[in-house]
Amino acid sequence: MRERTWWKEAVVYQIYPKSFSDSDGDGFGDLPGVIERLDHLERLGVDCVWLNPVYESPQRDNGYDVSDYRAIYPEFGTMDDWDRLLEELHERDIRLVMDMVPNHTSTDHEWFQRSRSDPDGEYGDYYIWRDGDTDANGDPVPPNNWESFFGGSAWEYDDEREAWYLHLYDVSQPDLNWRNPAVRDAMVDAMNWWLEKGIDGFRLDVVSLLSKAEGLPDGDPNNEWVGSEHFVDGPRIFEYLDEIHERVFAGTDAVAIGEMPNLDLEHARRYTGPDGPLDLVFHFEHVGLDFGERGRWDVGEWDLLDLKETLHRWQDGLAWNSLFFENHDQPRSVSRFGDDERYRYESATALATILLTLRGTPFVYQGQELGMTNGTFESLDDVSDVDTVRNVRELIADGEVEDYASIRHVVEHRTRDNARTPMQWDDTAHAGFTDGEPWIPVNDNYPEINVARERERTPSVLSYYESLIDLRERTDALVYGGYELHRPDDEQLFVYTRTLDDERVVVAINFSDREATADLDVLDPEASLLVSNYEDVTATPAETLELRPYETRVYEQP
Ligand code: TEU
Repeated sequence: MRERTWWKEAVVYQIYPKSFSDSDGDGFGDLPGVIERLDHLERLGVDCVWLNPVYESPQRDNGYDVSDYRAIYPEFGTMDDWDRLLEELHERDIRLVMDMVPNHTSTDHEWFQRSRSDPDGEYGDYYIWRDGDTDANGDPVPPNNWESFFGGSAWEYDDEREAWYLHLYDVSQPDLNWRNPAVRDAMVDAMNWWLEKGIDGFRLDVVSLLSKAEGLPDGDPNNEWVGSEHFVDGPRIFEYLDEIHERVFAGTDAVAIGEMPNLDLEHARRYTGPDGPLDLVFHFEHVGLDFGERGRWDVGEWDLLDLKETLHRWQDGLAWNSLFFENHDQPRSVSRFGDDERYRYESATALATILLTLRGTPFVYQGQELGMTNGTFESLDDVSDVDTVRNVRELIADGEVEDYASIRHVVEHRTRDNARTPMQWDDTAHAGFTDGEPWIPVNDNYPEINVARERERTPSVLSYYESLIDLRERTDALVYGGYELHRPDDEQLFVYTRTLDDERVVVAINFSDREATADLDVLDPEASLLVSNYEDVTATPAETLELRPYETRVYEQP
């Protein structure tokens, strides 16, 4: 636990390059655009960048459909631009983590093209092909009932090979066959190729899905993701991950971060334990709290007790967590967990406090440091995200919802486009993201919420992020300290301590839109205030704390 490593001390900033900054006016963010904005990252004080996929790709799933793992998608720039980005980041002492997609490629990838045209050739067994049956009419039926995460069957019939291929995501993202040692070699080689270029690690996309159950049996049709019990944490997953660890990460200080849909605590412990193959894992329990009866495409009720219970269980149960409220797949956290109308500043900073003072490595998603909010999507035509479009179309086709109007509130709450509207830099056209026409419209509120404006105003979400990142950097207890939760049943307050030797920090947050009062026995009367999101707070605490809506206090105990 006390073992010191750079990725425990780092605050990671996630860049979704397509929506970050466009340098050439084509409306599509690019690598030179990222380079132009590095001062923002330096000032924010982050230590590492996780860059979403920038590889050659037809962009059906915005780069998670890779057609060449060793080339840069031209709209993002060139390999020289990428080299320059790495150099400029390292000059600023900011590390770079690339996003690797080992579970599937694009159908445009040469491996797939050759696999489809030559079943007996070198690439014939690179993907998961099955013959399948025919129905009474002689039409082909899929080999099993597994579903794609994006809706519909997980199988697609390929006329050329006259067989079905598995795709757990889009039809253009065929799953690789990890049973084939040549596939494992190819992926290991691609990863080592990037490591040799000097990067600092990988975020591994849906890496817990690599192993599919023997015989590909039908899944329980009542499961939200039909088939998932046969491919989440599958039978050979530890073997594959151990191999990746051995051949790629062992003996380096590169970080291995596994993205793992449907991850439970028990598996997380095994993946990241002393003999585990990974350093960090992403689980999605806390961002599933607002699912409704129909799952992800429904909005349900959640409250602070749920959020505290979930975060606490993971804090308590896992030696080292990945901490996040946002990423490119999630809606904006201030809209989802906070109050983006009355208390945007207060609730965005309350979330920042949780993110940056719990135990684990914090991940800040671009725009989160400004308190960027969810967007408006009047019709399905305004939505770009393949996940939303496919799932919503399917719900309408199946008669589960009548039309877009009746599911619009869910889409606006949930769609991944919320995270993908362009980064808001200033109040000029298109928020300073591009001189051209952005590939996805900028959020209407950009004149009010943008980097330039955040720098002028006091207080601001941005300056709060800066001060908390700085505080975390200076305070060992916030990184390596133990964690203890207080008042677990309090419906308004989230209170915990972080302790390392005799350094003790108390975090008290009123995570509600009402005033809260409390006598906190954990708080010493001599404690001194380190940070608050309200301005007129006394240096030492009163006997009874009176906390205003979403007020945060971070104290150091004497
Ligand atoms: O996402 C995988 C994925 O299914 C989850 O992140 C999901 O959103 C989560 O379980 C919350 O419900 C990854 C990428 O992040 C995403 O952008 C890609 O579309 C997907 O894999 C396919 O590569």
